[in-house]
Amino acid sequence: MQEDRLAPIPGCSFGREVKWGEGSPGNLREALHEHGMLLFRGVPGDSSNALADRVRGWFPDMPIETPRTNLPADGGPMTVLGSTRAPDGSFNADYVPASTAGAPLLDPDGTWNDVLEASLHDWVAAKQECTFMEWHTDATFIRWPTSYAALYCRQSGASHTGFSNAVDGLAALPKPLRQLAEAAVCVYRPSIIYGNATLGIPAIGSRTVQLTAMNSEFTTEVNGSLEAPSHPDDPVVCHRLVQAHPHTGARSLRFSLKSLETLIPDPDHPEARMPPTDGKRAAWQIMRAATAGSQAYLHPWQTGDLFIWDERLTMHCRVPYDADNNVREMWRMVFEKDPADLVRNERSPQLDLAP
Ligand SMILES: O=C(O)CCC(=O)C(=O)O
Ligand SMILES: [Fe+2]
Repeated sequence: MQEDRLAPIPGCSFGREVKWGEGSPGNLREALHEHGMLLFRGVPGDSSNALADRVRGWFPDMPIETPRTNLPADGGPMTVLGSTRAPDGSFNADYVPASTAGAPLLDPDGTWNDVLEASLHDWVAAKQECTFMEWHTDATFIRWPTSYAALYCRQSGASHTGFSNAVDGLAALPKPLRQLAEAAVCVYRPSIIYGNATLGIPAIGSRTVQLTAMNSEFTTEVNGSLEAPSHPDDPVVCHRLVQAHPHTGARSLRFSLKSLETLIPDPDHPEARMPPTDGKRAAWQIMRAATAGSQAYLHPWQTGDLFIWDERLTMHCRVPYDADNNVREMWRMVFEKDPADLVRNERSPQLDLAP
């Protein structure tokens, strides 16, 4: 890969734009491991299969997974997300509205404040989401989270997606938060978001549209509390909050807030969990400090933009937009898990619990 094919993304302190037009840029996976995310502009999207072939050419050792539902009409291996509608007016893509309430995504100095504390209270007491909670890395609530993902813009609907540098975010943490982050194990309970149909635990309200589109039988609930004791048969999944990149060794934050139940501050004592509200508050504080200032970037989508990111280096977030009045259509690709992530998983019962 020639470095002169990579250009800074205006307004963004990390990632690179790939100048891909003239001739093949070669295998870009190493550039992804170095820069965390790559942007391609002006990529044709008439055919989802042709788009997938182009992506395979750029990342030949990153096979694209075929999703089960919500594929584009011509069947390429991607999920349609956004605010497209069926003839009867109902949303027909994998549309999950980003919260517009409470603590915002961005705060210039990243410090903890009353708005965040109030939003944390609303979440714990009534599962009321706030915009800030949109920051995440994907699928942390499953045993083997996604390693790489991509979003392609067919129609922007005046929308953005946020990206944040998870390596610089860790480095920017004030010392006590950094010490906690480096040691902590996150306890995720998937039912907090998706419910658990077998146990009759309801999903959160914002998932209704998505789950309906996926023909799920989950019931939904808007006002539940996260303070009640959890069901003994309801599974949790544990991952280190800070992980080392399996190819470069770069240490970064890899976590999410919505399905997080609490933190284990010392992995040598997994039974000693923080009280859930304290664990969540600490995780929110880490996310707040990590997404402050130049670490975060909101990308204004244009048709033909394609972002591919490494989940181990880059956090991201949905950004609220006016879905009632704008048509947004995004195609999301997920790649098969990086075997280097799996090798590490096999060494411990849960992903990277070894330091
Ligand atoms: O809709 C967006 O902007 C982001 C969606 C997202 O979180 C993802 O594709 O993983
Ligand atoms: Fe995501």
